[in-house]
Amino acid sequence: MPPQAPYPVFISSHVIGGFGRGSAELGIPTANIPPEALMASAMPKGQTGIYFGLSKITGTYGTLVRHKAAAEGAPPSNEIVKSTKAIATADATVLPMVMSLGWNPFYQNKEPSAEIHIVHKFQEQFYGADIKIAVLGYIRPESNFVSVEALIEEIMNDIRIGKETLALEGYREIAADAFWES
Ligand code: ADP
Ligand code: RBF
Ligand code: MG
Repeated sequence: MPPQAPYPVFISSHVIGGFGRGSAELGIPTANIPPEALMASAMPKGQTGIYFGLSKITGTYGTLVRHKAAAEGAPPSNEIVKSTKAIATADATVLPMVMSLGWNPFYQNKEPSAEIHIVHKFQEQFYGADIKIAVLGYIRPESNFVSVEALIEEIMNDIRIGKETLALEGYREIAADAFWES
């Protein structure tokens, strides 16, 4: 059975800096995108939570320079410099992803974020690169956890659910959609 409406939702955006916690605290890096990119799409309005789908990184990337946050709980203002390195061919493919959209209750963020963990080992960080995503389904609402370990365990389960569903007929075909080449 193919994904049910409104999925697939196709979105093209670019990778911005976040709080810098994904890799450091969780060992699960997430490529952050401006939340506005999702609001301007066919995504269900106001539905925060965890989604799965596919993504592809393309274009050139640079280095992230982090500036101090303007206020407590606000994201640091980041700047991407020297966006001149091209993504390696091995990394510029259509890959499984899980996406968290919302307020990260575990960290009590003051602003919403949209962040994508791609199930792939990248050669390098790719701040500033172009990112295309196909959101294919909703997994669960955001929740709070007693520990970082419990959060990591839940994310591992999200990855398992996403990968299992992507292997189904009706989902597999989306990796070959013309969207990825445009
Ligand atoms: P930030 O808070 O700035 O998003 P993270 O610790 O979440 O920092 O790291 C995210 C960065 O790591 C991404 O912007 C990307 O450049 C890089 N990265 C490396 N591997 C991955 C991956 N498998 N999925 C997502 N991002 C990755
Ligand atoms: N943060 C939460 O506070 N609650 C969650 O339920 C939650 N689920 C997530 C699921 C996935 C698949 C991913 C990639 C992230 C999730 N996060 C969640 C966000 C996590 O706290 C965040 O990636 C780190 O804080 C780094 O920005
Ligand atoms: Mg991140």
